[in-house]
Amino acid sequence: MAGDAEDDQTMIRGMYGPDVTFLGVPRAELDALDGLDVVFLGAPFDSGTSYRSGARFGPQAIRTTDYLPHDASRPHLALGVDPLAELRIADAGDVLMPPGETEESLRRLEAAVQAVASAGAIPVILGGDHTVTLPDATGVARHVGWGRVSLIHFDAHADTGDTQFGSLYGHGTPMRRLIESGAVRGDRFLQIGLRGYWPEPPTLAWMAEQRMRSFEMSEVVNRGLDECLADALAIAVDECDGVFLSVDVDVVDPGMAPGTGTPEPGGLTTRQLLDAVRRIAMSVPLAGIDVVEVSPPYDHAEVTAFVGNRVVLEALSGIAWRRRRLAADPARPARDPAGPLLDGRGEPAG
Ligand SMILES: [Mn+2]
Repeated sequence: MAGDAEDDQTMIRGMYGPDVTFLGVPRAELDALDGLDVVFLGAPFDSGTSYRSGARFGPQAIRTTDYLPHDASRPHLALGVDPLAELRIADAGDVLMPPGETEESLRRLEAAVQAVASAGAIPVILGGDHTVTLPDATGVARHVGWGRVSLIHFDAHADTGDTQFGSLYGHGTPMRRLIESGAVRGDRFLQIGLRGYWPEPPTLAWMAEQRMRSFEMSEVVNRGLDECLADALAIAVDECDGVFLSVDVDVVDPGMAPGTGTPEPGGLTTRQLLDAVRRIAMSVPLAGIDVVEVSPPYDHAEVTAFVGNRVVLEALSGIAWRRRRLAADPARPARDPAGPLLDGRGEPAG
């Protein structure tokens, strides 16, 4: 393919096809993003995987996996908002990330994310393996402020390796690169759902030196996810101007999310993850989001692709709800999700 016209191209509508947008939202071009609240970018990259590949097919699976029409409308029952209609949302397609060309791929993605953030929109990046969080959070920090973005990271793995098979770039190292560069402060790095048999003690010691806050599953089980999240949310907004949310679908137990590259048994339930993502989006100013490690070739009955799609919708619904609450317009109240769904039957009949 050397010498093809696409050598100079950095965006492509569907790198592995089909040419679709997230649930039918309008198409956007990177050089015309004015007025948008949220912009999707696909990151069809899995050259950073250490075990099973296939996450390059994640973006299209997350965009398309739903049983409802792709009509750019999703009224959220609990929150009473329709994020795809209330927010100005568009999909800019995939960043062209050639397999094997890791550094060039990451450079292109970072530039695209920065373009979205600089236009005033929240970038929502659909991965791709977790390598992409390095350019994703870096691109956001270049706009929001270096060291002024905190990172809430759902994952079975810490992804803080020094190198991966001798390489600086891979899905096991992005969080270390972000802290080393200063794009994200180590003491504003919140990790939730860690478990299993990696990393080894020297890497844990490095993480402790950076003053990262990592919630292993045993702490999550012992104290409860809600309490751990409360700790994380308090840290996330301290001396930071925005929060980047990175969701590795392998944080969910592989029984509920089998389609991923490095499954680790014993994770969160899908219900826990969706509730947590919703709460985060309702509570703090999100400056960027990525959903990574959905690997359709290892999926069964689209279970994992559905999880990825719903993580995105919960985040966007929480953002729309938070904007309603801050606007405080009596005509468009922010619904209390803990209350009864329907009017008139809230109290037991006397
Ligand atoms: Mn990860």
